This record gives sequence, C-alpha cells and structure tokens, in this order.
Amino acid sequence: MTSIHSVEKMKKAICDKLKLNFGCTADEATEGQMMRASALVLREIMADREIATKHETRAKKARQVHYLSMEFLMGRSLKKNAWNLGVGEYLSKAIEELGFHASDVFEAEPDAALGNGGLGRLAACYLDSLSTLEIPATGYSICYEMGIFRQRIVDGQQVELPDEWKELGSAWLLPKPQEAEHVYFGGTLRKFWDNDRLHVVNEGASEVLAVPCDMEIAGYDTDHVNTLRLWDAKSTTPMDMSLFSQGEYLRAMEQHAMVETIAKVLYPEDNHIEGKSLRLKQQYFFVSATVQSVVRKHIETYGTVMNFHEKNVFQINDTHPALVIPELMRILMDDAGLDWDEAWGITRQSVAYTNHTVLAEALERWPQELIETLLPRVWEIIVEIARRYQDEVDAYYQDPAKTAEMAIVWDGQVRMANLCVAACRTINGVSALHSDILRNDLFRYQCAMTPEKFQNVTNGIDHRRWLSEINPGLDALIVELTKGKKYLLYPQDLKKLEKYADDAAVLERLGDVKRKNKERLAKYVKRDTGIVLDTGAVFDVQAKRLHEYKRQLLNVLHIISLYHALQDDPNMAMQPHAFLFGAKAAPGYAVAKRIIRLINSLADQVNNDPVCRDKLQVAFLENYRVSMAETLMPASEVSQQISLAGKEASGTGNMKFMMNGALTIGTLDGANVEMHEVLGDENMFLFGMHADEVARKKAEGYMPQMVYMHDEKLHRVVDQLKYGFRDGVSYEDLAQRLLMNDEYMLLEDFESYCEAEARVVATYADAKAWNRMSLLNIARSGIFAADRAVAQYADNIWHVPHRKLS
Ligand code: 26Q
Repeated sequence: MTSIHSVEKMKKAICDKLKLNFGCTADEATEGQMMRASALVLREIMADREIATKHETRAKKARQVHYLSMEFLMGRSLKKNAWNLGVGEYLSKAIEELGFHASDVFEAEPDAALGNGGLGRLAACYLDSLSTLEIPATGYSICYEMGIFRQRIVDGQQVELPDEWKELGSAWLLPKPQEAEHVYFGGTLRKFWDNDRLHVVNEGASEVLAVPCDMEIAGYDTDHVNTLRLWDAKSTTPMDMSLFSQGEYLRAMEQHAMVETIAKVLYPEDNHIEGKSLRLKQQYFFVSATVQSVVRKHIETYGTVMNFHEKNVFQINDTHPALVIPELMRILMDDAGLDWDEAWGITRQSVAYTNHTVLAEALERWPQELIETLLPRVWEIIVEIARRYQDEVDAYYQDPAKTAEMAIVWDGQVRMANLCVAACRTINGVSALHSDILRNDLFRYQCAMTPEKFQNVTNGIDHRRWLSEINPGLDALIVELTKGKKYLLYPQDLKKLEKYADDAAVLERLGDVKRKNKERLAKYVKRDTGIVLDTGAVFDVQAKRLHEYKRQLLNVLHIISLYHALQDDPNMAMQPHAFLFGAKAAPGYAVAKRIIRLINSLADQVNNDPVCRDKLQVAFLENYRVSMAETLMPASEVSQQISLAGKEASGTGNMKFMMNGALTIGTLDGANVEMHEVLGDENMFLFGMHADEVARKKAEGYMPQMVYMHDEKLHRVVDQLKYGFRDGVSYEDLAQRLLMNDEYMLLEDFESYCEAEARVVATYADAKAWNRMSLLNIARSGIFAADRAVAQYADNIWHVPHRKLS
C-alpha cells in the first residue's frame, strides 16, 4: 500500500494517479484533474480499510445498521476525507508544491447535492458519526444523475438549472455491477399451492437493473470505513429487437429510456408531497434493491433468515423508504418461504422510523390505484397489514372515528406514516418539542396503545466538518484554550471555554476570528453578487429552504420597517446592519418564488437608496448549498430561526450557526427549545408565541386584519408590499395573503420580533458583551454534535455497541 504520510509521498502518489488516469504530469493537469487524482489517492487508503471493516463485521457477526434515505446531501469530500484520514496538511502542501492553490483544487470539486435540505444533510452528518463511532453501517439511496437544481437569480427571480455533478463528482464512486439486483414493476400475480405452501409469481412485470455505486465513508481517528451505497437504474435490455426489426426504431428504445429516468433527478420538493408515479418508482426501486442485497448477504453469512432481525436493523429517514416494510415481508414470504406470522415477527423488529415533519401537506399518502398497478404484490401485503392493524385498533378503542384516523389504507389512499407507526419497532421525533407533538397530537391514539415505541432523538451535526474543518481560526483558538484536540471526539469538552467568558483578551481574539471570517465572506459575496458588504455591519443571516412556515417574509417585514424608520429620519443613528438570505424554493411553489423576488426587489431598493448608506444592506446569495454554508456559517453573527412555533421539527442550521458563535434570534420551536435550555434567556433572543399559544389562538379564531389595523408600523409595512419598490413590481398578492389568511401568523408575531431585533442591535453595541455571549454559545453547543445523536440511536433504538468517546 502506498504511504501518503509525508508531503513527498503525497506528491508522488498524486503524480502517479495523474499519469495513470489522465496521461499527464502535474504541470499539464487541470484543477479538476488534480482534484480527481487526489481523490483516487485517498480512495486507495479507504478501500483497504473498507474491506477490512467488512471482514471484521462478518467475523464478529455484528448487528448492522442500514440507513435508508431518499437523500444524502454530502457536499464536497476531498478536504473532509483528507482531514478525517489525518493527511489534510500533507495533501494541501503537496498540491501547493505541485504548483496549484490548494483551495482552488478543493473548490473544483462539485457538491454532491443529492438532497433538498435538512433531512438530507442530517443523513450525511450521521454517516460521518457512524464511521467515527465504529458502528457497522451502510447508507442507501439513489445515484441521481442530477441533484438539487442550481439556482440562478435573473431579474430578481429564481431560475432553475440542471445540476450535472457526476462528471467530476464521480471521483468518489465505485460502480459494482457484479452486485446488481433486479427490481420489478407492474405485471400480474399468479398463485398456486405446492408442498403445502402458497407460491406467488409475478408475470409480465418490467424489469429494472439496480447497479450499486459505492462511496467510502471514513471516520475521524479510526480505521473504520463504512459505505454509502447509491443505486443506479439500468435497463436490462439495450433495446427491443423485435420492434427494431420492424423498423420501429424510436419505440425500440423507449423502454430503455423510461427505465433510466428512475435515477435521473432528485425531486426538488421539501416538506411538500408531489404524488407523482416516478417518485413512487424511485422509492420502491432503491428500497427493493436494498432489501434484496441485505437479505442476500445475510443468507450468505448465516444460511437462514430466521435470525435476520438480530443481525440487521433498517432506519428509515422519514416515510420515503417505508416500502421497506412490505418489501421485506414479500421477500421473507415469497422468496424465503416463511408464513405471515414468522415474516411479520422479523419485519416489525427490523425497521425503525424517524419522523421529520408534522406539516399535513408533507405527510406522504399514495393513491391506492398507483400502488396497486405499479406494485401488485406489495399492495396485497399492505392491505393485509392494514386489515390486521385495523382489527387491533377496533379491539382496543371500539371507536370508528379513531379507526378511521389511524387507518393505513383509507379513502383510496395509503398513508405511509400510519404504516410506519403500525409496523416499526420505534418511532422517533427529532427534537424534544417535536417528539412531544408526535406523542400528544399527530400520533396520540397510536401512542396510547404502544407508548414504549415512541422516542426522541434530538438532531445533531457533524461538528468536525461544521466547526473544525470550515472555521480553522476558531478551531485553533479552541485547541489552544482547551489544551488539545479532545473536543473533536468529545464535543462536550467545548464547555472548558466557559472559564474564559470574562477574559477580555480571549473575547477580543474571538472577535478577531469572526472579523476575518466576515472579510472572507464579503469577498465571496462581492464575487457572487457584486454587492460590497460593510464588514463593520452586523451580519444577520437567514439561510434555509424557502418555505412560508420558516417565515422569511417576517424577516422582510422587519427590514422594511427599518427602511421606513430611515426614510423618516435620514440622520437616525443606527448600527450598520447587513441582512443576508440564502434559499431555494421548490420550482412549483409559486408563493415561495414570489418571496424570493420580493427579497431581491427590497435588496435593490435598500442597496441603492442613499438614506441606507453605511446603515442598511440586503443581499440574496444565489444557489445556497452545502459548500456556501461552509463559508457563511463561520462569518455569521445573527442566526434567524424564526419559524412559527410547532412547525419546524428540529432545524439543524440553527446548530451550525450556534457552533460558529452566531447568536440566535428565534422562536421556541424545534431544537431552539433545547438551545434555550442550555443558554437561558440571557444568551439568545427569543420572541413570539409558544406552540401552545399558537394552537389556542388558532382555535379562538385568529384575525390578522385586526393586528394590521391596530399596529401603525405594521400597517405601513404591509402597505409597502402593495406599492412595491423602485423596480415597480407590486407584491399585493403577498399582502393579501397576510391579511386574509396569514396561516403562519406573521402579523401576530411581528411586534415581538421587532423588539427582539432591537435587543440584538442594542447588545451588539457592546462588543465585549456580545463576544461573551458568542463564546458561551460555542461552549454549550457540544450537545448538538451528531456523535451524541448517533450514540443515542445506537443505544436506544438499534441496540448496537459503539466506540465510547470520552
Ligand atoms: C416526499 C414525497 C415526494 C416529494 C418530496 C418529498 C419530500 C422530500 C424532502 C418530503 C420532505 C422532504 C424533506 C424534509 C426535511 O428536510 N425536513 C427537515 O428535516 C430536518 C432534519 O430532521 C429537520 O431539522 C427540519 O426541521 C425538517 O424540516
């Protein structure tokens, strides 16, 4: 094995790869080729370790975790892998000595953007912890040819462009055609009895080949390497020769092309369901391939399926992979010959479900006919699960209303969340508040029947990526103050920072780190938008998917009110304030797209009006993505987490900002509640209604027009939406939406939000007090590390051993 543990050895290894793969020397190579060659060097190390890890798992007969998710928002891997393997310095220096800027080579790598937002990024963070905690685990998803669209802003409006990431991004993928599986759609069932057993065969189904493309996942400070297995869809026939021979050339190719659309593109909806048949095909495709491959390997090792649940557990990331339940049943019965009770006993102990949303429009439901025609055998099994469950519910409650609410199949629809709750060993929410809402509201009747199944695991983030890797200045300060790198494996060590809370010199250095990061971001923004940010301004950031419940519009309303104040008194003294936004809208979500346009209209107004000079700036950063977040988080000072209480399951951006020393302005929603528990009122800026007040107000009959009539400032702001700004675009539609319905109660929380923003600005005036709060935020962010969350899954849900970090 090549050693790469010196700059010289690293240079040689890279040059060897350049020669072998691209037939060039370092002098002739492009940045992209350097990136790919470096990736190959690291992969050689990881591949050996991956094989060793697999052998060890097999030898130990250890239980394995299979993490199923429609999304893994991995971002870039080169720097991260080098860092985890402990060769980051050698790699950077080697690249530089070969005549490149290391940062340019790292930036040549496209983001692997196989996800929409929080749910996908969570899966990516958990992969890092699973390897670091030395848990035998595999992630499974689809090898989308195109990830989340690239966003352009043209005339203030979002335009979507395809994300063709694989050209360079495939540097990390290893196709394994020898491990391909066959997946079947459609067809008709034929049943017969033989040997006292019912046999089911599906005839005339169309066949799709699922080819695994594996990505190695190295952990930090360990030789343990797990795998992310991404399934690619291939046709089993290049074309239909019988049609071809009749001269029907186009139709001869059709089947081929149809099949390969399965892995073409990630659906860009987040927290909203599009009931499209292609989406269902995607789900079944990757679930079926996964279950087949897991069962096959299990039988190879153990020779039986009877102990399957002792050796395997599937974690499903929301309901999107819920078909794992009927599919495992199908394989255990139809292929392995088990009867219903045996198969059910194994299945229900093998699957665990994480819920990520309580929004009604995001709860997955599929039309019965779609499942029936596309997956006839799976449909039969779902019906039987539903029937038996309904009997249980009837016996327990004897209440038709509850039977209807908890039903799996009802009104021509299959309700995936109810299927998961009925079948899974555990159901967990992703923050304390969210898990309470699951127990007391969304699944209250199910919870009364089986309370022991309901758990909470508050989300966490990969603190090695989201702090150490992306914020080297802060990392260096932490290493110095906590006397070592212990925090990398033991994030609670960050607590040691607390003793410097009143150390003026330390606080100043913390301020310096932030200032440098702000300057770096300002350069990026200038390149990106042409806007020259005032680095003396407070950097106030809202970066997340655009959704009405997240209330970007509330942020806008407040900025307009500041603008009005400046117009009324151009000489008003004001702390310079820069509001930054990053957000993609689902392409079909018209209101979200209008809000993006509004932010851009407002930015155009504010940035060009002399009264705002040196006081107020607004910037919309185009194409928010993992790699942009990596520049944005370290430079942020204010973190906007302002969803309507009860709507945001957890949030994970909130944790990234906190860890990088930004102060949060937020509602008591999702994991903000737990942030507040560790920080207290004095170290964050809370505002707005609590979840129970929201419910009460809604029940009483909330009247946004009354709020509008009684608040002069708000009145003027809403009216401004109607007039619009200097670009002449009216936002009357958005104003009407607020006045007529205001589903997310922006108007109700407006006053309280403005007061909280005023507190932010007043606090910022005292740099020392601000830096003190910032330090305490960093010091107390350790509980939001993904290592903690994954250890909880391992202990309480999967019951698998893991490396103890302390
Ligand atoms: C489903 C069917 C058809 C098309 C699209 C979808 C779909 C896709 C993505 C539905 C939902 C999503 C994504 C949801 C999501 O990201 N939820 C977020 O999960 C985070 C991790 O737990 C939480 O922190 C956030 O609060 C939650 O919004």
